[in-house]
Amino acid sequence: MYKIIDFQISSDGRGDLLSLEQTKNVPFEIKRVYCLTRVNPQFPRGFHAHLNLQQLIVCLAGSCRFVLDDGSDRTEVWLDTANKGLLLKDLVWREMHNFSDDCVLMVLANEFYDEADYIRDYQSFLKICRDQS
Ligand code: T46
Repeated sequence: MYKIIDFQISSDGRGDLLSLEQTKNVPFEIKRVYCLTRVNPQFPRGFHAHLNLQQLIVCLAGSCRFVLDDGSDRTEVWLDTANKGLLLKDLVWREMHNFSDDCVLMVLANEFYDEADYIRDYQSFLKICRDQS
């Protein structure tokens, strides 16, 4: 349903440096980068799946909780460090909850933004899962 990728961070007295390179520690070609900043902890986000998209999600600051659902099982993953990336590449319903005030998420994607790739209705998502199995 998901994979966690560990990143090597270069740390010294000046701080931390995270380097992401396509097809190396990012397992796809990067077409898009977007960030979630100034998130409102009162409002969860996501509540959709993607038909055909790979994304690597890195929590650069703060923390949040992902709820992931493949149509059969539901699990949760906390992101609270920049040295791990959450890789989502299959048909997975995702929700983001419990944002800390300072949460910053950076997302790398292998496709440009396309609203037609989104499944935003949970019952439709379940039907597509059933049809694919
Ligand atoms: C995902 C989770 C983790 C764009 O114009 N370009 C973009 O690249 C994206 C991602 C969004 N938008 C627009 C579409 C909406 O009008 O930004 C607005 C907010 O998007 P959305 O409500 O889909 O945001 P989230 O935080 O619920 O979901 C996002 C991504 O959309 C989604 O692919 O997996 O983050």
